[in-house]
Amino acid sequence: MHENLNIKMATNRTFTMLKPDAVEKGHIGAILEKINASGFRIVAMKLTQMTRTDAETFYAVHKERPFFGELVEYMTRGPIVAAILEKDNAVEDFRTLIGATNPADAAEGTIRKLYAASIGENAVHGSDSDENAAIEGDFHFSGREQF
Ligand code: IDP
Ligand code: MG
Repeated sequence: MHENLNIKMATNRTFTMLKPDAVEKGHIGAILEKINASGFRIVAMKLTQMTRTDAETFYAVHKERPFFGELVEYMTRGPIVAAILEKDNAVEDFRTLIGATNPADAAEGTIRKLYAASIGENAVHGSDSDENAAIEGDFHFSGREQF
């Protein structure tokens, strides 16, 4: 029973970044408060800045898109908060909490509705699958930094 519970929780993680615009505008505290209030446990967290190579690697899936250069500029221009979050159904529930990619389409009360300026500068990242959550978390944190 307890072993099963632990195995289940270990797979229910997602990865997030509070992006440079959110950090610049002083929204770290408010966004973390919302994440906590929504039942996520922080299992890793740091203030860091992505290099150009980091951003190109992290967003490699978008490298053919017209906004790729702009995205890399944006994501490298200042510090971000990177974090791994744990909760039942973490990936899906976090995507619901952050809202649509374009804040104009995001539901009332979502993080992007509250804090995002545009489809490009949209305040926060959330992994889109369990597989990507693990890849993205491991990209930013060593095993010793994941609690
Ligand atoms: P997601 O972050 O909601 O998963 P994706 O489509 O995976 O959205 O795009 C990754 C990131 O690329 C977005 O969060 C946003 O910062 C940026 N982006 C997406 N679409 C556009 C666009 O049309 N113009 C500019 N930037 C975009
Ligand atoms: Mg995405």
